Amino acid sequence: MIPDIWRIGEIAVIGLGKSGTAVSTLLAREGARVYASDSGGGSGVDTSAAVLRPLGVEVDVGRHDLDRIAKATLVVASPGVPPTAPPLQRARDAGLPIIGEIEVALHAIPGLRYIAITGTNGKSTVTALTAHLLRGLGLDAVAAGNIGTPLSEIALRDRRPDWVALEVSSFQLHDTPSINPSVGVVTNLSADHLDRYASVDEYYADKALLFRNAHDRSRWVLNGDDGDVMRLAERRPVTPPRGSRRVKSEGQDIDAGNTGRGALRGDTYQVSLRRRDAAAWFDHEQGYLVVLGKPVASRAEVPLLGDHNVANALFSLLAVMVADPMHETEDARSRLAETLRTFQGLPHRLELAGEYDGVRWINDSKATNVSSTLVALRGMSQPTILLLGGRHKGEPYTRLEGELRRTVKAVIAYGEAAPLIVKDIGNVVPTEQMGRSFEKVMERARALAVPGDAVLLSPACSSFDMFKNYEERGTIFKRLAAAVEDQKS
Ligand code: UMA
Ligand code: ADP
Repeated sequence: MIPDIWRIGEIAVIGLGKSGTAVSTLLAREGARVYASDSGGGSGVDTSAAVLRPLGVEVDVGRHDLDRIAKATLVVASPGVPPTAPPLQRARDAGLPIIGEIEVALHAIPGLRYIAITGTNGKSTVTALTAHLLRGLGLDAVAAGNIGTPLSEIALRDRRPDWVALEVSSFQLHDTPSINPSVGVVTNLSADHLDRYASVDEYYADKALLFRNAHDRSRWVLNGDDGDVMRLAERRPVTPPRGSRRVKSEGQDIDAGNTGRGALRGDTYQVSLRRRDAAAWFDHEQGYLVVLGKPVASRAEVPLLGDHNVANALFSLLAVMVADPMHETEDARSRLAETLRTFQGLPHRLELAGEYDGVRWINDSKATNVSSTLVALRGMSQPTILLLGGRHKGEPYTRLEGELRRTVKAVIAYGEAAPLIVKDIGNVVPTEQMGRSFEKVMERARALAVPGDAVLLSPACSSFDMFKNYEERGTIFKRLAAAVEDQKS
C-alpha cells in the first residue's frame, strides 16, 4: 500500500524508460494521479505512452512541463536522469520530495524479503547468481533492480515472490530512503560515474546509503579484501536532506556530514579470496570455496572465468546462507553446490563470442569502467588486441598500464574517448586511434589478429556515444565477429 498522502495531488514521474514506465503503472494501479514526462522521444517512449494513457496517466513525450512538475506533491525520478536536469532542478527549487522507483515499489510490497546488492563491479553477476541459488533451494526468487527488471514490475505481479535479489546502483540508493534489506552485499568499490559525481567520495557516500536503516537484525556481506568497502561500513550514513539530489557543484555541501564513524548495526560477514578467518573464503591450496566454516563447492563447480567470479560466488553463497537458518543446513549446502554448477553466467561479461581462424573473440561489453577492464585483462593469458573506448567516464586509463604491458599487443582506441586513451596509454603499448565506426574498428582488429590471439572488447567506457546501451554494443560485436566466418563460407 502506498501512503495515503501520495493519493492527494499529482505525482510527477520523470523519464519514461523501464523504471518510469513501471512505476507509473504501479502508481496508477494504486490509485494515484500521475503525470509522466520524458524529454526524449522514439519508439520506446511512444510505446510507454500508449501503455500508460489508457491507465489514466497523463503523458508528455519530448518535453517536461516544468510548471506542472513544480506543483506536484511528489517527484519520482528515473535513475538515469541527472540531478542537473531541469525538471529535477525545478522540483528541488520548489522543495518537493524526490524519490526513486524502488522506494515506491517497497511501499507497494511491504514486508518484502530481499537481498540488496551493490558495489562498483560484480553487482549483476552476484544478483543473478543469488536469485539462481535461492531458486535452487525451491524458493520463488527473482532478480530485480538495476539488473534490468524494475522492482515496480515485481510489485505489479499477482504473486509476491519469496525472495528478491535486488541490484541497487548508487543512483538508486540515493533516492530510496526506505531501503532495509534482510541482507546487504557490497562487492567492491572503485572510481566510477565521475561524469555524474563531483568526486569519488561523493559516489561512495551514495553507496553508504545502503546502511542508512541498519538495525540489530540486519546482516551485511562485505568484501573483506577491499579496504574501501570496509571503511564504507564504518561510515555513519547521513540521510540526504529531504528532496535533495546531488548536483555536481553543490555535492560537497550536501553530504558534508556523511563522514562520521560508528559501528554498523547488525551482523557483518566478510568475503575474502585469501583470508581463512573470513566467513566465506577461497582455499586456493585445496581448491574449495569455504563458507561458514565448511567447504561448499570446489573451484571446478564455479562455471565462470576468473578469480573475481570466485569472489562473486562467495558473495552469493554467503548472502543466501545467512539470509535464513534453513539455508545453512547440510541439505541446503548440497543443493547450493548443485545449483552453482548450473549457473550460466550473464552475457556481455567475459563471454566467448566465438573462435574463428584460431582467434578468440571475447565480449566484455559490460566493462564500462576502468576497474572492470583491469579485471578482464588479469584473466587474459593470450596475446590480446584490446578494443577500448566509447564515452569517457572521467577515470584515467593509466591504471591499466601494468596489465597492458603483460598481455596486450595492441589497443584500438575508438569513440569519443579515443584521444584521451591515446594520451594516457599511447606510450605503453601500440595504440591506434580510430573514429566512431565500429565496423572499421572490427576490421582493423581482424587485420591485426593472428592465430593464438584474442580480441577483447572491454571498453572501460559507456557505450552511449555510439550505441543505445552496452547490450547493443556487445550484440553488434558478436555479430561482426561471426560475420568474418560467414563471409568465408
Ligand atoms: N530523460 C528525461 N529527462 C532527462 C533525462 C532523461 O526524460 O532530463 C529520459 C530519457 O529520455 C529516457 C529515460 O529518461 O527515456 C531514461 O531513464 P533511465 O536512464 O533511468 O532508464 P531506465 O530504462 O529507467 O533504466 C534504469 C537504469 N538506468 C540507469 O541507471 C542509467 C537501468 O540500469 C536499470 O536496469 C533500470 O532502470 C531498471 O532498474 C542500467 C544502467 O546503466 C543498466 N545502470 C547504471 C550502471 O549499471 O552503471 C547505474
Ligand atoms: P556490475 O553489474 O556491477 O556492472 P557485472 O556482474 O555486470 O557487474 O560485471 C561487469 C564487469 O565487472 C565484469 O565483466 C568484470 O570485468 C567485472 N567484475 C565482475 N565481478 C567483479 C568483482 N567481484 N570484482 C571486480 N570486478 C568484477
